[in-house]
Amino acid sequence: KLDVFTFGETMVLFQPEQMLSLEYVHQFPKRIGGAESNVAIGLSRLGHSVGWFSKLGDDPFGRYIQKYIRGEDVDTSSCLFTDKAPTGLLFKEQLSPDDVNVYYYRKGSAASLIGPDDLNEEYIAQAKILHISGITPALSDSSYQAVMKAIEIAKKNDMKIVFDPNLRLKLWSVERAREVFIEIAASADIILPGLDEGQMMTGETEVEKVAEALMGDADKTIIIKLGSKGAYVHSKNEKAYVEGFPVKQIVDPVGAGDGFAAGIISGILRNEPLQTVVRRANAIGAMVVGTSGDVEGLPTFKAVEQFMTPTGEARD
Ligand code: KDG
Repeated sequence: KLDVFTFGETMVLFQPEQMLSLEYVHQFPKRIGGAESNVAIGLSRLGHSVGWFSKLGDDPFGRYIQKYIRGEDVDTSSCLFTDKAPTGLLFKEQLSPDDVNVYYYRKGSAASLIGPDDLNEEYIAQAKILHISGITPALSDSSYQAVMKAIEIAKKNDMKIVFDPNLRLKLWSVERAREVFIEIAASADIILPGLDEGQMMTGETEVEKVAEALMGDADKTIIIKLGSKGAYVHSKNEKAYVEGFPVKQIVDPVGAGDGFAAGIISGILRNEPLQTVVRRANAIGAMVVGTSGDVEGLPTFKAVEQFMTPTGEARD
């Protein structure tokens, strides 16, 4: 039995320890990066059971990714390996604490071959929540079709759908992204855009107007991420700004949104009040920003509770 199902591309991430142009870097420690597996690992650390699916290259990198994610207690048993394409790669270049560039080597990768027929309905339907990231439909036409099929499966099986737009303009045009985001958002129960993504989807500029437009006439929860300012939550019964947590030092901002999504999904699974849910998600985002790497800063439930309690006393 799963709490959450998510799927997408995870790449081997080469992230140098120095803040330097990649032109001059000689050593590249090997890690992993992928928005959906970041969320899966975040949820697993918070105590939930998660299934992550991808198509991996039948190569050392593909096997490394599966082992890494499985080592975080995420169920990877539905993953497929292919010898038709290699595992995708990603290089991260950090020039200053908040100036990070990514270089993708993922076009035509194994994960871009994901298609609707690769999804196992019986497996997915075990979960209560489907997490969709806007990166997966950007990989290829077949992975877009797979996202639409996953949504269909979720609807049929009464699963909640959480949508994080994760706009990546290196993967597709803003026009196509907008079209697809609007289509996915229409089926989602909970939408987690950054303010810029919400603005792009709605054409509105003000936070509250963006949330209203995303909600339309439907009964949805919209949570707009506002960086260090926290988040704005908008549902039928609740409209509120939830303050963020101060970050002592920005070390690596990549992955904060995924930690935030894991926090939101975890709180929903725990049936907590919305503002409590958002507060913890903000805390996780701040913890991730303070640590190098996409997943290294993702906390256990106890660690995030400790982080949020000024006395340092954790609740069990
Ligand atoms: O959210 C973090 C991701 O952007 C990073 O892990 C790499 O999945 C990735 C992507 O496609 O950009």
